[in-house]
Amino acid sequence: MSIFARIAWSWVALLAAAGCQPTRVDGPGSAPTVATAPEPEAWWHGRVFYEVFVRSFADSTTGPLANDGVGDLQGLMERLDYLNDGDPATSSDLGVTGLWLMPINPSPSYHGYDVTDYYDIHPQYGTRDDFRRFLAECHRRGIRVIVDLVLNHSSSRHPQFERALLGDPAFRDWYIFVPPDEVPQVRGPWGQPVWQQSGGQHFFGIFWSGMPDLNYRNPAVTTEAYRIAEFWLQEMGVDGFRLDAIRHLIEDGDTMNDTPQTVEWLQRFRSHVKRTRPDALTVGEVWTSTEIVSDYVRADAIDLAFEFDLAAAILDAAKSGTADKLAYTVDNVSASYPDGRYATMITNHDLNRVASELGEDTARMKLAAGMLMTLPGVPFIYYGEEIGQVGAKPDEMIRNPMPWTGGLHGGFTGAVRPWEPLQPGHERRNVAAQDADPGSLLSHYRRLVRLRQSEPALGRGGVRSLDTGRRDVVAWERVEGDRRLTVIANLSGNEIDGYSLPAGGNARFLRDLLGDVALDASGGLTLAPHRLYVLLPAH
Ligand SMILES: [Ca+2]
Ligand SMILES: [Ca+2]
Ligand SMILES: [Ca+2]
Repeated sequence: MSIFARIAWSWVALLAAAGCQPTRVDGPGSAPTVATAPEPEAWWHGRVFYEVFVRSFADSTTGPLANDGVGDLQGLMERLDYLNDGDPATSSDLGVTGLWLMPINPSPSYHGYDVTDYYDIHPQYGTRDDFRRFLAECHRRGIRVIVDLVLNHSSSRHPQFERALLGDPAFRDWYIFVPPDEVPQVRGPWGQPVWQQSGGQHFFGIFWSGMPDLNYRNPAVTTEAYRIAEFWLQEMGVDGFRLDAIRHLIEDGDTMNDTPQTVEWLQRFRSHVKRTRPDALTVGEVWTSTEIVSDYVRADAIDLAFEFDLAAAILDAAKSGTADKLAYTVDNVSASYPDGRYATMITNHDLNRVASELGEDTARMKLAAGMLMTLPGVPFIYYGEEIGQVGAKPDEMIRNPMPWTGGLHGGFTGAVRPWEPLQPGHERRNVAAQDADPGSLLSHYRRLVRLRQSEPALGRGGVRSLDTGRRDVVAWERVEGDRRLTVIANLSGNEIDGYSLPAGGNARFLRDLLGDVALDASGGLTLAPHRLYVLLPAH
């Protein structure tokens, strides 16, 4: 590194260390604009979340649920040091500061998205006291926790549905029944049957017969949803909710998606959540295109929404090696949502794992992770993604146990067998194998998570994509106050020599923050294959 670069970098580092908070910049504007009245920053902006499937994360080694082949809350607690050890000075942990737990309520299914008791913990995962201990331990480490809330439907084995089936007037209208001779002939959004049958009775269930839709036209059901939210926020102390399948909440005739009634219901629900706890977060799963998803955020129906188009575009760029789709999507997404209010990911528990989508190519996985962590929004890492866990549908195969070591069952459990076998190759693809290797995917994720959470321009800044003059190079600028970073990624498998952005000279770049190296870009940048750079310009 040159002396000059060292001095300039030290100056910036000093500013950051002094806690200087640059003024907020909103939107994709070509020039940074200073917001007139900066709003109080929501706690989730600038954080990195991690999505956990408790059943598959870690089986406990002590306590009543130890070594039974099923992951549980105690097991998750035993592995918290891996996620965040609570000490900002150490970098041997992943460093995430948010967790999303997939459903932890009692449920007859392995995944838990059909709930039989909204006020309790799945007995295989622990007790309510276990959850409170877990939450206290997370909060002590600076980790906030949100839980899945499945409002669209309950389990068909929920006692209230069983009573509704029996004709109990107290619960009959909690669900949507029709007489046998009035069953609509309509099918659902994916062409699936939505009118289900049990014991000669016909009811609406958009996903399947085991998940009867709740009837939110009945005020009693809304009151119950409010009570459930209050319970988790007040009695249990969670920091918010991931709201499952909310675009299907309220049907209107044959329309089963995105009805005005659904948006209005969510606006009232969010208001109730904020009355209960003003800083609670709601992240919505509205699985459709940006144009529709962003309506929910603009209407303040939810705080954040998962961005599925952007996830697909990141994956497409890493897979195809071309920037066309991603460059457009970055600008479209950032222009569509207010204040960066969207949640980002590469994949989640409903999608093929990124390692399998990218042919287990570590360089491409690092590239995809780099894009996720340098774009705006609130990023979510799906458990195992950081070590290149493989998996393609059916769903069970993208939700396998986490491989911690090269030992029996990947160190996931001390049981004779885990609830589901580990993915093949776990003997070499596991946490222990990557832990001490600075070139591993895991080490790359650790660097990215740290960089994002220490750089306000990455965590909170505005974005605009840059013309790169090449289809195999994508670039964007992140701006927060006077902090300005340029991200350039070579999507191809070839080295690109003497590269310059068409709009600007390379001489202004001093350092690659990700590689932590000084640059001499006067003769153009050398872009290594499948490599992403976070470039700090000279001022
Ligand atoms: Ca267990
Ligand atoms: Ca640490
Ligand atoms: Ca519904």
